[in-house]
Amino acid sequence: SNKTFKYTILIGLFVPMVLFILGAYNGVMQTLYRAGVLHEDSFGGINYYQGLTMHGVINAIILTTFFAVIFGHVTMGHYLKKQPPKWSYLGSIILMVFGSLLDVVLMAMGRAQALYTFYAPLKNSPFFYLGTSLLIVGSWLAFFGWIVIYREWRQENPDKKMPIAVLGTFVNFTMWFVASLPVAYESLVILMPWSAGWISDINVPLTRMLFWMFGHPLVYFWLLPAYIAFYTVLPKVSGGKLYSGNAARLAFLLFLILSTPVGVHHQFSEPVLGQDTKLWVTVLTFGVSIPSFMTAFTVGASLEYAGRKNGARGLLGWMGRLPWFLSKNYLFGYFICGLLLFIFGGLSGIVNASYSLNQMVHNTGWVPGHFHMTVAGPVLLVILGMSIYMYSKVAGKPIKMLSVVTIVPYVWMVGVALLSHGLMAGGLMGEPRRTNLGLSYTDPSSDMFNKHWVPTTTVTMIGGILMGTAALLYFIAFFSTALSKQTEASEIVLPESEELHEEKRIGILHNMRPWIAVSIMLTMITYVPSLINVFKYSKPVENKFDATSPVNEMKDATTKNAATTIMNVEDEKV
Ligand code: HAS
Ligand code: HEM
Repeated sequence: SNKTFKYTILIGLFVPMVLFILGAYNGVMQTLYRAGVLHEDSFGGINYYQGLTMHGVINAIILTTFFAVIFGHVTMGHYLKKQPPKWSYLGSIILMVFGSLLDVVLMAMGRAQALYTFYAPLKNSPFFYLGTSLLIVGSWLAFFGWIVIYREWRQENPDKKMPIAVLGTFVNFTMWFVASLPVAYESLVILMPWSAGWISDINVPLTRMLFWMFGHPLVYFWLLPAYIAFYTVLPKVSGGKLYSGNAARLAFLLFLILSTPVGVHHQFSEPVLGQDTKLWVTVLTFGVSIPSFMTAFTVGASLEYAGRKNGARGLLGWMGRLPWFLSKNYLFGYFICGLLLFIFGGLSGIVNASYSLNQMVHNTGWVPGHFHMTVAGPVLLVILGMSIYMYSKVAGKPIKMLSVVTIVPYVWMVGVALLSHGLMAGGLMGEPRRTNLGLSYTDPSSDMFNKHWVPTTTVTMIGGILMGTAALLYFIAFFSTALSKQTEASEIVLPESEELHEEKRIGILHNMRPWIAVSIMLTMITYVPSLINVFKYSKPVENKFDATSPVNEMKDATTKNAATTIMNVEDEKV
């Protein structure tokens, strides 16, 4: 019934937010290890890689997937005025909650610490792969339910345009569905039997390739809900209209063709893949930046329109006439702070994508610097803003501590800017990612100590503490709201922006099929040669990888990072 559906939405917002407390905590701990405030292998019963795995899996896989599904439910409820069939939303939430809790328990027990990019040779408990698969299959069920109600809606409304938010959601879940096939194969057919001990040999590059075939569309699966909010909610809350609906539709459809074939850009250093494929993927990755450049333009134009409508004059006056810090329009702050961060998140992504420049930044702090301005920027800020909005509307509970809720995104933005600046500046000096620097490079008593990395890791830590503070404030407001008494009618609604121009209905922007066909073609062009190479140059072998801390092996001064040596030589010259 209506009530069960609403409870599903509330559970789907509440559960991941509780888990996010653990996710955020482990993020702050990362910055303390990096800055050498901690010189330990573990803290509070959680070891370094266990904490890093919890951080990545909870924040980037669990929280984001729940949000995409729940935002999708509310979008369908608002635009189609329908709710999905019970088997779909109930089945979906049960699988997702069960799968996530299974993963969290295993991570807490130390049975899963192979990081959120869970490819071989690192190994988790077989149940981790099961848990993650349940989470993913749960999200599919929600999608299948939306297809059912969309078909009904289409029959009842044969002449209406498909609402932009609905198109965005369908594009996103189509891409997600296609992308989860390789990871399902990797998890269920390769990794699970291997970690259960049923097979002993494993083709490591194959698991990496299958993971990234999923892993890159994954980042756009995180991003597109935020884009849906920027196109369909932001113009309304900033006091204007969406500049062009057709441009928005085109941007979503371009993601559909370009997201899946670019996963190889995470593998520029993978020896078994060919240089021709890598170059081709650089070009495609520049291509997938185009819909984001278009978004910058369309959303920027919509903001300018809003500013002018709010009374702005001159060339840049519109920027001042936007509802900054206005608690009535608190969502604006979440969106604009995300957008501002994303300018730099996007630019750093283009650096990563450039095949030759990638050699400089790969596996350094630069990479987490890049992605905290994307996934912990626009993506997370839209998750936070829209989660409290949807919770408050669906539960019929007015938001508590509204002024705190209004300030949070600005504190978070400054925090991310500092965190990412520190990581990227350090990254350009060779600071590695995924390394407990506190046991080595930022421990003055270690012979690997590198004083050049102290200022950068300190800036990272200050940023991390600010982010942690913003998260804490948000949690207090969110849970005070969620645990308060219902005082208003419960409703499934979203702020809905109008389009500025009455635009022509362009057929190709309303039909996903040709775009899916092009996507399959581009994916084949990338992945057929990649697969051939993987099987040509690598075969399943027994895994000899030893996952004990590499720091113990690196005490020998000759293995010091090359960058350290170069900088020390520079020092001597001075
Ligand atoms: Fe990325 C690595 C390339 C976007 C996430 N990326 C990662 C990893 C993650 C991630 C998690 O090519 C690490 C994975 C791991 O653990 O190893 N990325 C790109 C490119 C883009 C990009 C080209 N990434 C994202 C998004 C993510 C994300 C989005 C999450 C949501 N990324 C890479 C590459 C690597 C990589 C390589 C591998 C690196 C390595 O070596 O390991 C593009 O999609 C970016 C396009 C974006 C733009 C920005 C548009 C700006 C907008 C804001 C406008 C502002 C306005 C406000 C309107 C072109 C839309 C104005 C208002 C005023 C008041 C002024
Ligand atoms: C990794 C800090 C929030 C996603 C990291 C790292 C740091 C960090 C320092 C790098 C670890 C390393 O490679 O040495 C923080 C802090 C946060 C925060 C202080 C705020 C409380 C988030 C959010 C997301 C996120 C909101 C996503 C929604 C990730 C991911 C990794 C990561 C995916 C990579 C994990 C890996 O390498 O396996 N975080 N982060 N973080 N963070 Fe965050």
